Amino acid sequence: MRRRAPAGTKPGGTDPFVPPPLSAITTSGKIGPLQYRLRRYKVAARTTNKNMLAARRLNSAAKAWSAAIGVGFRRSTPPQPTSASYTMRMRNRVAWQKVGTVSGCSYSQSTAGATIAAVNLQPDAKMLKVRWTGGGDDSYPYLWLRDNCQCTKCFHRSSLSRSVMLKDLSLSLNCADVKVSDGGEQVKMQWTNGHLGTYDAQWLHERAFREPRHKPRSQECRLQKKYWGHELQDNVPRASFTELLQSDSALLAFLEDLEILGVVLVSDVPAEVDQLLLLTNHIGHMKITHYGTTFDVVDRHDPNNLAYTGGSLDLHSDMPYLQNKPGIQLLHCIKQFSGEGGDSQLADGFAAALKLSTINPKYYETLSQTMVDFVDVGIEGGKKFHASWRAPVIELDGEGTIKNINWNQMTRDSHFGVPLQAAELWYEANLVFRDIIHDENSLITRKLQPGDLLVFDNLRILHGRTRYNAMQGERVLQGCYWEWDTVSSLRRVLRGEMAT
Ligand code: NM2
Ligand code: OGA
Ligand code: ZN
Ligand code: ZN
Repeated sequence: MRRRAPAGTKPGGTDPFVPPPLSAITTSGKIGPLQYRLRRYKVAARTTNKNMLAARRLNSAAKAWSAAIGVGFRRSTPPQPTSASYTMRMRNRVAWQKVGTVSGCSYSQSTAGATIAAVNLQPDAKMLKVRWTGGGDDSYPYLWLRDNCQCTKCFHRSSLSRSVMLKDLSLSLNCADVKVSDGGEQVKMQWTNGHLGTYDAQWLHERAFREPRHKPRSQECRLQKKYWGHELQDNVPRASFTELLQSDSALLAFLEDLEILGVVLVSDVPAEVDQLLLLTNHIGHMKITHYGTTFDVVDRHDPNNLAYTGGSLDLHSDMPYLQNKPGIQLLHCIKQFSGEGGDSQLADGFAAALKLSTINPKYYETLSQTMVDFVDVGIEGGKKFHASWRAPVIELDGEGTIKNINWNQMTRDSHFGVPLQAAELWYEANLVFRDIIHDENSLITRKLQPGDLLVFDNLRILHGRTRYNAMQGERVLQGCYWEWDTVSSLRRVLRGEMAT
């Protein structure tokens, strides 16, 4: 699928909302040193298992980094007048400009209409081999075929769920006979236990085990992130609140920007409370925490959180003391402090972590291996809370890809359950990471104005605020959280609808 350029815009043109090419906005672009270190690391890694693990992690960080450098760019929908005719046009067109690179996915290939020329049972390998009319062969394991039988007994139509039970699967499974019917559009397998399985050719073709997978499951794929530094300052993706509420294509562009760059600045939000609820209703639902559904970030008399003071907030991600910390944070500016201070700061924590991996792989490993306790104890709305969770600052998934930055100086526990000798190294690593995050090349800043709504990825982007004198004036932000599960689901649904 190709994204069409919105009328009147030039792909990759000089539109102020088009961020610069990624080569210009990565924090360093120092792929060279990383590859060099990677090679050295790999050599060292051959010696011990521990190093092997570290090298695997580093390798995947390197992959993520080079993938980020290689991606194309997309634009968000620029704010536009919201006349009725414009709104109609927005509804009727696709707001894409360029196909975003989707990790492991391609939207271009279609295998529609695949038919089977011949089938062949391979009892020794326990596989079915299929020869396609259009050329090429694919093999499917018997167990997978039985498990994924598409007959009405084994697959429940309305729930789109597998209903064959695990007890019906057996390693001694065998196939007695196979037949192709409907001019090559269907295959029927007679299993030795008496069950007759049915499969559409097209359905099988889309699920071929062939590498690389030629028909990826596009709707489930993640968008490729683009890492940024200070260069994003004047290129933060923008969205218009009115359009988000009216146009699915604007909503989709917003969700994609949020996934790719991790931050979007929404404007024209009425400077009144509960506007977040309107947008949340569009998205699905919010994530409720012990601070409530929405919360007012104001200077409070007896604050249970540093956010509820006029003090500065060091760059942080919210709530690492929760097992599932909020995926996305929204901060709607209703009133801004008129004097100096109250400015927002943002940094890309993933970019910073990748940079750390290039500068000092050992520190990267320390921050991704050392478990840190976070805690939040207090009372809100008359209810006591005691939240506690333990996670590394740079949290990796099973494949060594960064999935979460847990960075919060305010709520990091003073209990630090590491061996005595490990504490010093962790602080060393942590302070180097701090320097990367706080480097002026990493930061973007903005003093939010009434009507602004800052939306950002709380797993990735670190946010902070400069102090303001709460005795001299008021400042009111209303905030709430969303979860990535909700947002990614909607993004896939909308993308699917736009594609058809
Ligand atoms: N609230 C209190 O991590 C944190 O404690 C941030 C911010 C919800 C505004 C909490
Ligand atoms: C918060 C927070 C920033 C601000 O409430 O979590 O970081 O600008 N607030 O007040
Ligand atoms: Zn069946
Ligand atoms: Zn915060």
